Amino acid sequence: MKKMDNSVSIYFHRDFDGMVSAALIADYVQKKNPDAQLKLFPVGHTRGNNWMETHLKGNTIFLLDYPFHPQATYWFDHHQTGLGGYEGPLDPERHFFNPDKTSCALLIWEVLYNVFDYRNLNFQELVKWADKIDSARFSLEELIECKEKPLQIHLSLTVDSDNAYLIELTRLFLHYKDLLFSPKLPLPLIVVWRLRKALNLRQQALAQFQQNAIYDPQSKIVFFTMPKSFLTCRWAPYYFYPDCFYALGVIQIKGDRYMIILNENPWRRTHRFNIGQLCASYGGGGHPTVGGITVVTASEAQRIAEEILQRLKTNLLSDKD
Ligand SMILES: [Mn+2]
Repeated sequence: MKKMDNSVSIYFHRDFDGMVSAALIADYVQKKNPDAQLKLFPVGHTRGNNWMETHLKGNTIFLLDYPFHPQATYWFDHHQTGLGGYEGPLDPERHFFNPDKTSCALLIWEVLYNVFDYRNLNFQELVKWADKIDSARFSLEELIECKEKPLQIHLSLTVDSDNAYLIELTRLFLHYKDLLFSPKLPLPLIVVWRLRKALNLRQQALAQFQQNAIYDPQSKIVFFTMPKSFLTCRWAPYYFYPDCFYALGVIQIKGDRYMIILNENPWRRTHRFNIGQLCASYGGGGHPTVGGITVVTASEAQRIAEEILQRLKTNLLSDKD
């Protein structure tokens, strides 16, 4: 990489893949420039609409696992909706956009090796897990039991995951690398107490989901409205309705924010819709099989969810195969 000075900012998507991506880049930056002052900025999709106009801080700016921004010196993303509304040119030396990649961490892992001639093998497990988590390649048992440390960290993100927690976790990834998952090292307390809380919440959320969810066996869609605690058991629709094709939910994520989520059943893929594109048409985003839209009122969330439900039903029922 050519352009790099002492003040380096890393903006990264506030999820497991984003944090591993940030740790990989931070490790490379530190190798290249040991004097670099690293600043970490987690970013979430609730920033949404005016992202392109948001001012980013720093001289050398890395933007990871998040939509394009003109100020970013280097940009890595694998979301098919990653370009947002941007139609300008991409610079192949600074912009690494590949929607075929199952995670941003894997994209960075490969680009660092192929383009920048750098690889730190101590991150192998972290990258493997980021890829597995981002592409949701688990069994239901793995998710329910939640025995693997990376899955425990992932679950801990559903409780009090403020920016301070995400930054601290990213620093732990950077410092301990794959050792963080070693059986010899206990998980840090900041993870453990969130995990305990998340496991409790999960019990309640499962009971609530069973009460709230509605299943339409004809179109094979599960529809539900749930509080934020649903994020502790995102697999509930497929656990209670293993035959379903789609799960569509309205989640109240904060007092004034609602998220419409639409997922294809990961264990019964049909690929009949491009969910990311469907969500993008409402101002959201995602991948072909998972997507979300964030809105600020309950009524708007219900309206969009019902419209999507109708669109899905019409398409699924007219498509007899
Ligand atoms: Mn990702």
